[in-house]
Amino acid sequence: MNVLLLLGLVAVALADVTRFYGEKVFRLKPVLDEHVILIKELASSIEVDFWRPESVELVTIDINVDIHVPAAHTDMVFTMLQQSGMEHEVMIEDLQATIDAQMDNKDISPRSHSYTKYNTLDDVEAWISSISSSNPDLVSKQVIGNSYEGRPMTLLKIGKKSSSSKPSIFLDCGIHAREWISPAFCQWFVKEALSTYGSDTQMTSLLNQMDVFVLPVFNIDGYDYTHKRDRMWRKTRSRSSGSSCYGADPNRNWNAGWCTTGASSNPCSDTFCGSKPESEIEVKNVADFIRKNKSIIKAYLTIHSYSQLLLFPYSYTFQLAEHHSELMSVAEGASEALRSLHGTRYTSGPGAATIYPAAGGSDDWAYDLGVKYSFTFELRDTGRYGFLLPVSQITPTCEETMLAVKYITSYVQKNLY
Ligand code: 0X9
Ligand code: ZN
Ligand code: ZN
Repeated sequence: MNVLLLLGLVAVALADVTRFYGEKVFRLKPVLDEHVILIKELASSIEVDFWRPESVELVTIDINVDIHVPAAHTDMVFTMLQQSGMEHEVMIEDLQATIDAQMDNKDISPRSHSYTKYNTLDDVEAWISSISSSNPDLVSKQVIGNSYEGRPMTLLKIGKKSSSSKPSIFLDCGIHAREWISPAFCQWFVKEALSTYGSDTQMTSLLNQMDVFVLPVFNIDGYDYTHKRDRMWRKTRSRSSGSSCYGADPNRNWNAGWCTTGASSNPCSDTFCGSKPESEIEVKNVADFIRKNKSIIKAYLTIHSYSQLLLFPYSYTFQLAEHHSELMSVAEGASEALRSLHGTRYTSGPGAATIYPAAGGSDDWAYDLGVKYSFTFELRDTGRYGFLLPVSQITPTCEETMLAVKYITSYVQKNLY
């Protein structure tokens, strides 16, 4: 073992890293009002980390509720569930064991970038520099601002160089820190775009006619925090006045029905909407970029996990979007393309009716700005591993998602003029 690695291990051991030994993830299936009340009581009496939906405010009848429960309370919760008669299952027996097992490809070198692992932020940043300097004809990069903790947010532009500005697609990953498969997909997308340009007719035509802006890690501070301190962190890392809690939900912070539904004004909630729209600097930086380039941005794609959904506006209201039927047919075509590879089933639909009503999301904001083709992907899986999708699923997940993304980009391209 080399000295650096040893020092690294010692540093990690000394740092305040959250461990999850004996903690469980339960799936609850409330079908009666009493079940919902019970879940709400539970959430107010012990510390419960909501995985799906993301906060207690979003719990309703007839949806699956995935919750992560600290070790000290698992017996109590189990007994309570047995007595309640509510259907339930244990999804994850020991969260730390599942986190450790997430690194199930032991043969890959831990200290460099790879498309088939969950890269650290340092590795992603090094990759951004090297991929752009080694592909000067197709890639350029630009810093769109700094994060709360002062890290530069680097946006990649992928496309054949042109003297005039081209119609574009905006793709972001990693809005939520713990959804690690998402940044893995943006990196995969860039690799595929560069390696198939010139051979794949669809990709070649796309990059000749359009540019794709890729933001590989939106919530960089949060992403770094999930690698170093708390694997289950979701929000940004900003401080808000009058509270000791950190961060706001960067997908509740956009100016689209802001904080009216499915969001919390409590800074300690995982769905805290922030002190005002765009209070989070990362959101403001991206919103500023999209506003400035709105005449050329024809599609907005944002990658999350998990649940296997392809969502489109609206989520802040149950009202159907003006282009509902067109968006629905594009989403269904994309889901079909995705499924053709490994049989993975996706559900398509407007956010409010398909997952839950939740205001302040980036998809609704982009759509209301005029970006008609606005989609949120929720990648694998449906809850077996949730946010802890094993490394062995990165390749199949990215491969199939590529097909859906290419379906959408082709559709957009065909309808440009
Ligand atoms: O709740 C979210 O922000 C997304 N789900 S996640 O589990 N990745 O957090 C869904 C976003 C759907 N769109 C909007 N709510 N606008
Ligand atoms: Zn998310
Ligand atoms: Zn495959």
